[in-house]
Amino acid sequence: MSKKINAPAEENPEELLDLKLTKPKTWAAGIPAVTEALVDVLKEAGPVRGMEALFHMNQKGGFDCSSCAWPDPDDDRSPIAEYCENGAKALAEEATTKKLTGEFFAQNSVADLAKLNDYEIGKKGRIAQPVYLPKGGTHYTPIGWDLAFKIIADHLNELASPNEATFYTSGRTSNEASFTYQLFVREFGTNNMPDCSNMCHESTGVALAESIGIGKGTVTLNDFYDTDVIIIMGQNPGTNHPRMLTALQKAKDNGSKIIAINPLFEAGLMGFKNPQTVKGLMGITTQLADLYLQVKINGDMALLKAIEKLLYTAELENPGTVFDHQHIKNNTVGYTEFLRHLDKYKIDDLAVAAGVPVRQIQEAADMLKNKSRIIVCWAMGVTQHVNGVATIKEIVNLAMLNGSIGKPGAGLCPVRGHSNVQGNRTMLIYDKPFEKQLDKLKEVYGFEPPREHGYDVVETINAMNEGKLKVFFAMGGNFLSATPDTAYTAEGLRKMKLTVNVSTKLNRGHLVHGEESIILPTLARSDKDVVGGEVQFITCENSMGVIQSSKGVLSPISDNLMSENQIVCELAKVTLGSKSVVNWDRFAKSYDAVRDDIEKVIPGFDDYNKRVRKPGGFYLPNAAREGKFETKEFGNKVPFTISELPDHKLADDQYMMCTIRSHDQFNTTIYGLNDRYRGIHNERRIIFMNRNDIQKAGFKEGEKVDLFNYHGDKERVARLFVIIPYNIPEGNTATYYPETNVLVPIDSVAEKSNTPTSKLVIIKIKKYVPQNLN
Ligand SMILES: Nc1nc2c(c(=O)[nH]1)N[C@H]1C(S)=C(S)[C@@H](COP(=O)(O)OP(=O)(O)OC[C@H]3O[C@@H](n4cnc5c(=O)[nH]c(N)nc54)[C@H](O)[C@@H]3O)O[C@H]1N2
Ligand SMILES: Nc1nc2c(c(=O)[nH]1)N[C@H]1C(S)=C(S)[C@@H](COP(=O)(O)OP(=O)(O)OC[C@H]3O[C@@H](n4cnc5c(=O)[nH]c(N)nc54)[C@H](O)[C@@H]3O)O[C@H]1N2
Ligand SMILES: [Mo]
Repeated sequence: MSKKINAPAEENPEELLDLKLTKPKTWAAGIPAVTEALVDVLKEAGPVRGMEALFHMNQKGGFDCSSCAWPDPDDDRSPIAEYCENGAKALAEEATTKKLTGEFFAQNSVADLAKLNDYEIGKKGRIAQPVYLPKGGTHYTPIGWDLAFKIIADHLNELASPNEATFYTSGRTSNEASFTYQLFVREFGTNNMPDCSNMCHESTGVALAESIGIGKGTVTLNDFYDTDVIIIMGQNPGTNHPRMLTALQKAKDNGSKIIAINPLFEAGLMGFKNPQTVKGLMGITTQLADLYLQVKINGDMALLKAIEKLLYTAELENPGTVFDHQHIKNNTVGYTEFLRHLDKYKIDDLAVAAGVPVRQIQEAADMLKNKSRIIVCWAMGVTQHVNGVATIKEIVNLAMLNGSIGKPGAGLCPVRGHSNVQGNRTMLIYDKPFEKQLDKLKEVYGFEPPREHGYDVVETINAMNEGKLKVFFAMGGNFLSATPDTAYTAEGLRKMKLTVNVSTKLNRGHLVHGEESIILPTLARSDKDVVGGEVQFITCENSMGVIQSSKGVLSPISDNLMSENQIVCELAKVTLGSKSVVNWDRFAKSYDAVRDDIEKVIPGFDDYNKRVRKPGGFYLPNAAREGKFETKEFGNKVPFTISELPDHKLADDQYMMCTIRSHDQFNTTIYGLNDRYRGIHNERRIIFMNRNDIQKAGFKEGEKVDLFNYHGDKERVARLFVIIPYNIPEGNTATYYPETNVLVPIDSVAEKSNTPTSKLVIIKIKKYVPQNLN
């Protein structure tokens, strides 16, 4: 029997906005990017504050942009503008002068605020003081820091076991705050540390750790500047990593080719008008992708195998010229079995499964054939699938055949999301810590850390619903809206005795809460963090393993904010009291002291305080980058992995749906209602469909529809979307995250990484039926 669950009312709007369509773009950035960036910053922060901040963003000695994790150039940074449109929008969000005072919360009940859409909620301003929602309360009210900490500590100390609390982390938290946070959580006694990485590049971490011995990418930015071919799979850099386009342009200028693999023709993969060059400002476009493979959703495994098979055929024709036999012999195991496995497939079948004509796959193989310096980049289009881990291992197979790893101009480049998500994990924010990491904590601090693995994101949501958790604590993020199965997650959160969010801005996650709820306002990356009269700096790790300092420049909008590190230290003191063996005051007073301890606990941070003060920071060690593989179980070699093709059988009325980001959002923060490159303006509740599918199903362009998912025994529904005909493979659709997270089933996850399959949700599309919500 199907059990119907209702989404929170706010997920079911009754009206649409005023949608306008334009032709999708074939290039990214240019003048519109410059104007958009400035307009947003000036509107939110004003000219003086806005320009002050923009001037320091991503500059050596300035602050690290809190948007994506793309690295800063080691050398030639633009002296005035080392940022992109979306970095500027991220800055506008946090540098805004609007603030939420006690008066705001007195005037707006939680129920009133929940009626706003995510865009409206975000635009309200920065949270200016701690607020508390008592049991049965209707409004958040201001509360002192001491009392807030006491309420949280009392709840934590009343639990039957520390494992009844869970501690989420989003990816902006600095290395210093991450380190003290995990230390507190482990001294308190649990490994329940879900993080945004569980929904993001977890598949990458698992796949790479198992195959090349380190869960991180192997390239540096300089590798992009002198390479033969760059493959970009399941990533939309024009929107999500715009500064990557500058690196791609440089690569192209130096003779490299680009292959894009994506079900959608993304503007930022096709062309780039670099706004920092005269050419770009004059409107001259650099063509990016030389070959665009419009793969079907999740056709990547078949496509990779097809490319490998054609390379193998070429190798058989001209032995010793295509594959790097020396590298294969020295560094891999399982080569013969792998080739035997490829023999199993017919190229035509693989092409059909990929949705790409053989002719184009041959073109890709020809581009790769005589090259040994290939960089493969990927992001969510690869990781958020049931077989995400397997597909990434297939990317490793390809790199191994060509010997494209461990040398300049070649390697693996998972492009991370949040600006310090990679650093969070390095700092031990992990629900499955390794024994040797825990041993080290014990050796340095003398307490016995919990050994049992904790809950990741999906396990946390299930445990909440099963009554196994009572306290939910979030260091940033928007757990409600970012996670799958929104209605089910909401039910879980509402079962908590206490929910706590350390946040900069208000979001929907604060409005769906436990019996009691607290919001602790914190400093953002661009804010000055003054401790003991001195402006402090924090440190972050970017997508390429560079540790850099970041120092805020703006006066905080309220003097009632605390830094994340101080919040952790105070909470630890109040919660653990005299039981604690850690000197929290020392950490609260000095980030240098935190860094000294990181150096003692985490490998690669020798001389941390000294090296991080050098302009540009330092690289963490990465053996795979040097061509050394720390895979003991395979004799320090990289295994060729054999994976099967996924088997997708859809009924006539079923479609695959991927959930993607628009150009005007940062995850659940909605900067604006446009998706300019895809030609969408002033609406987010849209579904991109192939014209043939629209016709076959008897729908019309612009028709209003409801979307359903029937995974397991539940009906999940997202109401009121508009059909937009789009160049997308038949049977495939795309919608924006987080509006359709309500359709992502909690129990549809990637094998091994447990990442929700946000890029493949099976849906049915039906005519819109207005609901009488009253
Ligand atoms: N401005 C801005 N910057 C951001 C973010 C943001 O929201 N806004 N988010 C940050 C975060 S946390 C992350 S993780 C990254 C995300 O960066 P991306 O991974 O680039 O983001 P997504 O929009 O999820 O889309 C991924 C791409 O995958 C494609 N795709 C979907 N399904 C498939 C598939 O089956 N196969 C292939 N080959 N492609 C597929 C989509 O068409 C889309 O182009 O960006 C980071 N940077
Ligand atoms: N359907 C679907 N779901 C997805 C994805 C998808 O592609 N499709 N992508 C997934 C991915 S890749 C990720 S990373 C997650 C993102 O999940 P999260 O990281 O949980 O979500 P964000 O929207 O980035 O969090 C935004 C909130 O963080 C707070 N914040 C901002 N800056 C700071 C700060 O400096 N400190 C603190 N303490 N708080 C701050 C603000 O209150 C803001 O409202 O979502 C995942 N969910
Ligand atoms: Mo992410």
